[in-house]
Amino acid sequence: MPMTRRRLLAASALTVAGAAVPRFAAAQAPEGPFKLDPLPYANNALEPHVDARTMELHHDRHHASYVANLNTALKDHGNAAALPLHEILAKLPEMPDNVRTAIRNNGGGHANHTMFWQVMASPGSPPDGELAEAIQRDFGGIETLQSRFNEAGGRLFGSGWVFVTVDRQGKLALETKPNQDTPLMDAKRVLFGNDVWEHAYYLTYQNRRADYLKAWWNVVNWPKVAERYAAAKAGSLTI
Ligand code: MN3
Repeated sequence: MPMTRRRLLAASALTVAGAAVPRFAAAQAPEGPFKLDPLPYANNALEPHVDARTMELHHDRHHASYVANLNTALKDHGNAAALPLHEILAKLPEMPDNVRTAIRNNGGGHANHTMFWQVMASPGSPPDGELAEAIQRDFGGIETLQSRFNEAGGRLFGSGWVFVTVDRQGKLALETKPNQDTPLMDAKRVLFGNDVWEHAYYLTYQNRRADYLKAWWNVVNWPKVAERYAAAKAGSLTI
């Protein structure tokens, strides 16, 4: 049956209204002070270990919503909004009561994912130099670090993160946090970390978190982690 003019008009009105929804929603969230940087590589750069669709959804939807919600939480709190993110997170107890939880969840989410995209890359070389020595000294070697890290990630109930923290002397330690919490909330520094929320792995690994944790080591960007290690010792590592 040919479409009547009335139906056509109704269909185009629907399309226009449908298309307008995301733009309207985006216009509701303030544009700053925090921004979502693009991924530093293509969505498929980490395949087959992390699939392209997961990267697209994880960055463009999940991380984007943390940024939008953080900006919304801070919109009436100019003094807090003027601080760098690591200071906001270290000063959570001083944040306004009515937005503290939103800042914790979404500021933590923004910091964690900003770090996460950086410390991954297409498979490359293993750690070397000073970083490899620190891993040997503090964990007894890369294999021990990996098995302890994977065990910690497997033990974490529900959603959260596994981190390796680094202090100003370059000492490394393993830490897990629930939800979007981060060692930045304890004024510590994160060398690298892995996201064990199901959204990070479900499309490829479903319930097999252990397989994801094991495969993830293939995409750790060790040269970037070494840069972060040097920055931590120099006192210039923030997120
Ligand atoms: Mn995530």
